[in-house]
Amino acid sequence: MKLVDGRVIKAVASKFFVDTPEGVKVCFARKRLKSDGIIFVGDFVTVAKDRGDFVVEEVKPRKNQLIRPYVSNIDVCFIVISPEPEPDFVLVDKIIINCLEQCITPVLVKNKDDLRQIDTSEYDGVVKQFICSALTGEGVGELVDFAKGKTVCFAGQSAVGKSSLINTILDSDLLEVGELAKKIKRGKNTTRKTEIFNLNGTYFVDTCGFSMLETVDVEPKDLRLYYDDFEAFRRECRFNSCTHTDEPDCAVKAHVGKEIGEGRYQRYLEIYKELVERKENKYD
Ligand SMILES: Nc1nc2c(ncn2[C@@H]2O[C@H](COP(=O)(O)OP(=O)(O)O)[C@@H](O)[C@H]2O)c(=O)[nH]1
Ligand SMILES: [Mg+2]
Ligand SMILES: [Zn+2]
Repeated sequence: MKLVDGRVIKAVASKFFVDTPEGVKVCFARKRLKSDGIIFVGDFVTVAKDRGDFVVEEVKPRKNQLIRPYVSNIDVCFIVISPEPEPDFVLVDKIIINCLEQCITPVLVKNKDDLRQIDTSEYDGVVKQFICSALTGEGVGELVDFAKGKTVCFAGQSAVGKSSLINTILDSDLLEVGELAKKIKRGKNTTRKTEIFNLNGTYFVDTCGFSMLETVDVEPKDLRLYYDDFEAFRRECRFNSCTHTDEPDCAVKAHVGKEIGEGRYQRYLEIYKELVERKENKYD
């Protein structure tokens, strides 16, 4: 029995498409691996040729994993925003928090630059930023250079241009691009397959909203740990355990409107409050 290493790039029904040095093999899974959710798109696996069939023999340990859709081993998340629809920066901040928790590098991608520029100076020093247009191709080369050799997922609101960007990068029309209104009309029942696209060893994954990346689930008191820009001032706070909300002599608060953006801080408070409320409801 011959074994070969590969990566799952697509799952359709009970078949897995595995990218191997010998080409893409359509594989079944060993029975013990079959139970739902055990094999993720993005998994590094070992494939065996068993008589005529290719079989996924083993799944290697994952660096990280996301659910809905099930994707694993992501290095970078391109958080895409655009002037239209207007950016939802609370969502951006939540995705950043989840990326940091999953050891994914968050990057802010400002798409549709052909329409209007977006002021994101509050994120200077927080995340790397790119400006681009899927329509004109502006800045797309820089995205590809940055992504080289990595696995990148695209996240963000509907209609900001995630699928368009991947199409431009792949020079294809593999992904469906659509108007926001049409998408809402079509509803959430459309089944979507998950697929990652391999461009010379760089992998791209589209998402139609990662519920997991968009929902923050950390202890309220730990939220501050996901804000490196706040952490820089924490040692000046009166309390070591300062959450930068109601405590007296909070150095972070003192720096709001200076090094820390007013909006970024207000959104921190909003997310903090949401976490506190959710925690209270849990134990009611
Ligand atoms: N003007 C402009 N429109 C864009 C750009 N990128 C995407 N669009 C349009 O935005 C809409 C939504 O794009 P889509 O890729 O489906 O967004 P997704 O929901 O994030 O995947 C489509 O009508 C695209 O043609 C861009 O860079 N500039
Ligand atoms: Mg899309
Ligand atoms: Zn503080």
